[in-house]
Amino acid sequence: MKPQHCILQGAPLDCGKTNRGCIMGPDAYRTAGLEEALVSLGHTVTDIGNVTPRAFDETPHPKLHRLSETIAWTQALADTTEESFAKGMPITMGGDHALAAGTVLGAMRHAAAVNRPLFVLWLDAHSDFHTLESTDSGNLHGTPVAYFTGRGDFPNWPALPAPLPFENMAMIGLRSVDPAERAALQETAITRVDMRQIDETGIAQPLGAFLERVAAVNGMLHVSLDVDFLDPAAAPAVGTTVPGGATVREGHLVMEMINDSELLTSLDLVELNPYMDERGRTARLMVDLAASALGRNVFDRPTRAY
Ligand code: EXY
Ligand code: MN
Ligand code: MN
Ligand code: MN
Repeated sequence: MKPQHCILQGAPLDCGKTNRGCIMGPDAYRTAGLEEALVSLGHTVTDIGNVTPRAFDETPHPKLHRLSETIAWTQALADTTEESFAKGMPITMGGDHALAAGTVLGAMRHAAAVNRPLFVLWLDAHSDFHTLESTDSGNLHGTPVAYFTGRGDFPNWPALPAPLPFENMAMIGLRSVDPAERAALQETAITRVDMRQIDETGIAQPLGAFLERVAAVNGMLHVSLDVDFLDPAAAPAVGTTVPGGATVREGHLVMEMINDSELLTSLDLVELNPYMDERGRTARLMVDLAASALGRNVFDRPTRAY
């Protein structure tokens, strides 16, 4: 990965679900040395501090948890993420996965402005593909993909420049998909790599094929890494653990392939809940994975999109 100017933004967003603790995520990444790790790889870093949401209405919604606050975060993060592209590579320290509605919207706006297609790689146990109608939990961290792919109605949410085309999206690590999500996903061209496929044939081939498609059209690549992509034994500090996740090495393989592709244009680190960890080991693993996407390779490898 060529030297980048990384723009770190804290998004202490905790409203995407009922259990709390992601509010501490940004400072956990700072404490775990994210900036120092990137600088040690030859990048320059500006930490713009923590984003704050727009004004919002505290009136509870009968079904959807902290809806108005989540929309207010989406508005703010779309703006700060879009602005960050003008200076470098936005890296968002979450906060729960509802933040990706804003960061992907910001990336969409920039992609439209520079006339490049946007691709999204979702590293997650979950598909986060619920609409406001289909969600049972009412937790909006389970909905960002439906929002930015234009699935279902998101009244009063910021308008999309255009929905992300389903074929421009890949999900890796799936192992907890609700029936409504599964039925909807199977109707789409979203590339879906569940843990069973990874068990049988590995990550490299489907990820490589996706990266080749991004490279073929000079695409921008937004990577959204949810802590719960990883196996809870490796990464316990998250509110929605699902056993049987990716190993540390599988996580590094994904990030090292992304690094080798030179395609990364923005990154989310989401769902870290430091309250559920001892000695910050999950935060440090997420920092190590981010570093692997930005050049921490044991040996130099040629740039290639696989
Ligand atoms: N599908 C479940 C729900 O909608 O509540 C669980 C969602 C977990 C979402 C986390 C962020 O990945
Ligand atoms: Mn998620
Ligand atoms: Mn998840
Ligand atoms: Mn979660």
